Amino acid sequence: FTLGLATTELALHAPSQIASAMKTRANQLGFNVVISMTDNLSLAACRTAVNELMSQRVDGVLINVPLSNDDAAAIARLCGNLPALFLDVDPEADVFKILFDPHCGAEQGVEHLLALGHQQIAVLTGPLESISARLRYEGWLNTLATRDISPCVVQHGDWSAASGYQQALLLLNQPVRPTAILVANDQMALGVLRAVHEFGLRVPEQISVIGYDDTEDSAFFFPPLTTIKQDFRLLGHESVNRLVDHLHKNGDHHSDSLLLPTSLVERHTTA
Ligand code: IPT
Repeated sequence: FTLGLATTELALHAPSQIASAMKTRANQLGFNVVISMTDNLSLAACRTAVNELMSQRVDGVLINVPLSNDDAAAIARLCGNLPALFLDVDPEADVFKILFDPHCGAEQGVEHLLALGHQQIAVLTGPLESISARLRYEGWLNTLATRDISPCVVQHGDWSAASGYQQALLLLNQPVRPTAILVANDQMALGVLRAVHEFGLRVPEQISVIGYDDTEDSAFFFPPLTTIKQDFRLLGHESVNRLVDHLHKNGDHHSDSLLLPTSLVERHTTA
């Protein structure tokens, strides 16, 4: 058997760690994995990647590309009888999927900052074309709203450390200085930490920073990053298991969909 992986930009830490975990699990089970990477977030790019995999006669596909509900349905139709497991869709999407609960993750980050007494909270989202970026942002706003708080500044990055750095400089130059920054992923948080440092502020004494992902290197940022963990090893393992089960069973795929929990990892960037 051969599994196909259609993935978004592998230069990003999370998708590359997810691909690695999938490859490891597939190898243990004796499967081969072929990868096709999209070069932008459009539906057309995802179609191209999936077509490329289908022309290589894969037995099932893993789709780690952010897709709206309509776009996910379109890709599921394109796959036809070929089993397809989606990893970056809305929990409500009517497709076979495995996801980390975005509401739970967003809430954990906000609750952590509120428990520390923060009121002036800035947010740095991922690219709003990405469904996961939108869901995290929405989850932050909803949780803050339960305490009648709205973010003091909002900036949008593209998941990269470079964008985290640039957007944090803009954010720190606003008239209201936040006491904490909610960042939509660890890679942007890496850039944020450098910007905060260059701005002459101390983390966490003068400003707290919390990330999202808990990628392999996050414990080695300076200071070690407090973040919301998505266990990518578990995701890779479970997604391959479930797709392979599905190949064997051909059963009702919706019963196999799975929502995984996230967890708060407290290190040294929040106080
Ligand atoms: C998501 C990561 O959290 C984020 O850091 C970024 O790398 C993004 O992927 C790229 O699409 S994880 C995904 C399974 C929702």
